[in-house]
Amino acid sequence: MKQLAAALVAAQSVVVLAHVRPDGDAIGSVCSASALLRQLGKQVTGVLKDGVPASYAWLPGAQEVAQELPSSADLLLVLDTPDALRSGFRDAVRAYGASGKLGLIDHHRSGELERLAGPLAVRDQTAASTTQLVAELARELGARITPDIATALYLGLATDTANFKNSATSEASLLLASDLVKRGADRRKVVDTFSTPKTAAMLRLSGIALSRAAWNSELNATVSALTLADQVQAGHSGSSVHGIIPLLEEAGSAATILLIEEAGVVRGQVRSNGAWDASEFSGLLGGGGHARAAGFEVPGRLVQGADGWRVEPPLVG
Ligand SMILES: [Mn+2]
Repeated sequence: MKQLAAALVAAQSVVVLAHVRPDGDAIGSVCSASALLRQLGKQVTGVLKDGVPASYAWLPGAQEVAQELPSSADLLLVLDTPDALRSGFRDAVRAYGASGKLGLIDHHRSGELERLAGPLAVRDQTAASTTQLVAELARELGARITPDIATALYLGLATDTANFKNSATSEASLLLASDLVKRGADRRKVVDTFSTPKTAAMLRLSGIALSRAAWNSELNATVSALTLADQVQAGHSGSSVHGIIPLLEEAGSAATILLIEEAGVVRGQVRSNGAWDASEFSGLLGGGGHARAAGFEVPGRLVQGADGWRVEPPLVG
């Protein structure tokens, strides 16, 4: 952390970047780290390739997040992903790495970015969220945690612990949460974001997923699937599918897998109750994540067979 902090202090301009399809930890990390570095007088560009989803637009700093990288910067700080590809700017990130201008703060498994960032990589898999590590960076930099920064840090912590319910919840994460609330974190706003009422389309889609839920004895998992046709039928368009897998997890299986068909690809959301390694399973399919929550994406389309769902290669022609 010391070396990364020193490199950030030495830099004039810094780009702060997290992963595509950003969740609360990615958004909270970018907004908090950007604000901390601005406090130090740095010229900072926060970037999320996919932008900030509307449900997080209230977060202080969210409006300033760009979707493109500026032409150059003294340092690129990547947050919350081990892979250059998942940042959405693979080639640019690799170029920063090649010239020694790449920093990393992450709580996932080791990956390409840790190697590329070298001494400027901070990776701690015991951290509940990347924002927990950004809070450590704030301490190292001697930066002040304002109420706005506290809210962004709290958002990441609450997201990755499923609001302090899952196994990532630790004494350290609860202590940090308490400290952030003391510093003015808007806990209510964060909680409201998680409990945003579902649209009618999402309720219909949830119904389809629940009706499809089937036990797969080979995988020891509850499996369900949503095709493109299902999403059209439910009137669900565009945005990603959130909040359905927790409903399937209610079945109490060792593992839960939800397959979601998108144009040309099938995404898998994978959850485990602890007896099963979701990240290892997803890794077999080129994805990754954590032991309890992971995901993957494979090219193809969803086809229902007699013995369940499978992914077929995309149709040619
Ligand atoms: Mn995270």
